[in-house]
Amino acid sequence: MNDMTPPVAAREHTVESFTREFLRELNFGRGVDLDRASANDKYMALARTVRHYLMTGWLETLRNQYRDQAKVVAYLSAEFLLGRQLDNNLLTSNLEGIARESLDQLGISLDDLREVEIEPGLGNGGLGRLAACFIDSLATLDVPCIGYGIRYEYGIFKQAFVDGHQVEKPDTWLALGSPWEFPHPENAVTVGFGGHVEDVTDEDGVKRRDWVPASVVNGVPYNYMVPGYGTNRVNTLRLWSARAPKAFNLQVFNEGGYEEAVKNQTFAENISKVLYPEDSTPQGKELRLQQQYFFVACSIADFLCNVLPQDFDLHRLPDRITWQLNDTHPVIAVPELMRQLVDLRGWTWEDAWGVTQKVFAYTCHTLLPEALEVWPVDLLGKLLPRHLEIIYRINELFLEELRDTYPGDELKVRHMSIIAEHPVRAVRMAHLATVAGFKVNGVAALHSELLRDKVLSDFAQLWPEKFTNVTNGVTPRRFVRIANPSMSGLVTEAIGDGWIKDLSQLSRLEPLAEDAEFRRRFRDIKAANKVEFARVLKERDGIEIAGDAMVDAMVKRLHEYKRQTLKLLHIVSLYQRIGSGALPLESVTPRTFVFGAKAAPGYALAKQIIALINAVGSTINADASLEGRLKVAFPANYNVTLAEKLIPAADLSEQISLAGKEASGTGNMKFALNGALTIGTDDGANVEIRELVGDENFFLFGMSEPEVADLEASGYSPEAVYASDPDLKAAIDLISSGAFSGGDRTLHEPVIAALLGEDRFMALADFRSYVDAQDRVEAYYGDFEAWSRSAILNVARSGFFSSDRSMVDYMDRIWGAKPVKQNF
Ligand code: NTF
Repeated sequence: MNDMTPPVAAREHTVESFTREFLRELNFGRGVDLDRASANDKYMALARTVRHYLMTGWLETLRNQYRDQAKVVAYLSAEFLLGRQLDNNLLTSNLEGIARESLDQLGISLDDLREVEIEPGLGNGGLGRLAACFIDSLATLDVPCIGYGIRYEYGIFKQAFVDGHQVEKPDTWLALGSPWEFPHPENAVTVGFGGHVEDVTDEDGVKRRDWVPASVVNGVPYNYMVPGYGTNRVNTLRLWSARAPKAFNLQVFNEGGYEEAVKNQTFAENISKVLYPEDSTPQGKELRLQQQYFFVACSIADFLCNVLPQDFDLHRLPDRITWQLNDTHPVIAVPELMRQLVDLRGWTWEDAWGVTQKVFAYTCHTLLPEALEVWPVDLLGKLLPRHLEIIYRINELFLEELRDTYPGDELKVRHMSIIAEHPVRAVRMAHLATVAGFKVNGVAALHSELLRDKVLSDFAQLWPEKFTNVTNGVTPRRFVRIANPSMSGLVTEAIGDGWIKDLSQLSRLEPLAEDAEFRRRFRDIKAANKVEFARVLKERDGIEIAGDAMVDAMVKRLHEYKRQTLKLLHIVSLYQRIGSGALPLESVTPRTFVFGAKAAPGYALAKQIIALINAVGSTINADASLEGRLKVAFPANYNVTLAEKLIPAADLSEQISLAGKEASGTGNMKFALNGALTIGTDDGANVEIRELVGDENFFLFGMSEPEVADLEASGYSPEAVYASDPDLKAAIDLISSGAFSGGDRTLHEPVIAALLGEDRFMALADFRSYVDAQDRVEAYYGDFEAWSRSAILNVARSGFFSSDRSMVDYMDRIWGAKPVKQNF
């Protein structure tokens, strides 16, 4: 240790020292005595104490970064859906036991304090949670990484239900303070917006373009620790908060012009005010483009000016960094780097483009054409006039190259252009990313294939070597070790704890699937997790469910392509068949159908689907004739914290998107790793899950992607399917009859009309196959030994879905970055 070591020695891991630190934080940090401390005081003091213990590793990591000048991965993402921090930081600092004992001695329950933390919901769903898993894995693998994003003042909206309808409320996650962040206003970066571009000639007679922004905004960095597990490395997540450079105009204020005086401040601070609650279908909103440019410009300036040494020769940039673009949201980074090099540093276009093309790699996360971001040039030009010029120039040179390669094929040139002409002139961000990036990857094998063969096929023909796949993964620390402590204990007892850092070791559990005693213990743990989940639902939502029913879970954003309606039709059909006597109640396995889903506030049909799920739920839950065998539980505001309770309790994981629409899915991986069996289509990462766990441990149903394409081509008629399947017809008719809406036949009409009209995602076409698969589920679940065997095999064979593995793949296939071990 040297004299730069922080006051608390990181290696001093004793209950006594922990207690000392905790009380010191309470007294000196919070200014309260233990007797008078609120739960929040205690949580804050605990968080501060834990972060002290991580500090040595953080400082050392930063010091080494300057010293080693190793290649860094900069993960640029508009979303990081972190989840609660305390548990993870207790785990990585190896303090859980000590903290618990210390707090016990003080008469405080660690578990109570855990509940105080409000999770930072700085993401919409899979894409944001993936970013959080990736930075966790990179730290654990000792890879230098900086996560760059936005510190939204309000994260993803808090969902409430009023009469079954979604109502959005602001997510005030910062209201009680945020102990994990380190603001550095002194390192603020200035970002311009609007204005115009002019020609200038500098002293050496060199002409260049000069952007004169109309307004500027400061980006204040907030640093968060990203501790690795089982290593001293603590990487950094840097989230930017927007501030006005000049707080307000005092003169105007003193004259009583209060609103006028703070106008600038409002403009600036709105930029990081709120996370856009969009998922898969981004809307062309000016503020969203401002957000994108804001965080990207801050991050690039930060890396070039603060992270790199002052004398660094930027021609060597590709040796020091890869900017990984998490979807198209940060793609405006491409013209920004060009501007930094050409306009601000006087580089030639060719030199700047040469470097730019070696530092960006692009991950695409979607297959829905409407989710590929497009910015109208009017908007882009108004907000970022110089960037638009640069994009035009990039496109001009690209089109020249295309015309050389494909002489006379103007149709191809038009298809591939970065600029779309219809319906309005607009920049196709995915094309820009593909042209500029040195690699483009999809997020599961099937998705990457479809990207290559369909969505970006022209580009893949031109540059086959650019395209690659990296299948998503999830962090085993949060989603197994922390979320499912009992199962983790059982696994560790059986195979040691090496799996936490090397998830492929789970395969050593395979033989234990044949061990009756192991199966019994595994089952007991699942049963206990269900009881705990039931307790949480009761306490959190006032929802009562049986502690021992099958837990059948569908949790993900509400989107037509994900087909929550298909799940709903199955439930309604069961209810209808029981009601009509076609299905004897005694033959039905007691089941709780759990839904968790937020709808984008502007997505009317998704909201109507939520209302219908709730309506069906209330009717079924209130129907005494079912004797409680079927229950629908739809807790509002599904989030990472609830996921950590639900997933370990689940028996059945619903992954039922229309084949060819879900890029990957990551919930599917979390469920399999916690011993749920999947009922799913051949879509996204389900394909790989099924291949690995085996057909006999997976309930496959529905059309394959080529079958979907064929049906589309030959003409799909949902009406015809409806007419030909009596169960389906009866289920739909029951909804239409007003059975779930107090006799009102119009209330759920839009959902039914969407299904019977276009049924864009072919829920009806897959209904029969889905219901048959559910019958197989019922039968198999009855054989609890067989089911437990399959559940254990799901765990044993899912080690591939660790985000650690994803990171190794990114390193090998894309980044060329290497782990740098910390020796101290
Ligand atoms: C999502 N994409 C996909 O819909 C999921 O299938 C995938 O698992 C996650 O990304 C993570 O890769 C999006 O949210 C977006 F924004 F790209 F549409």
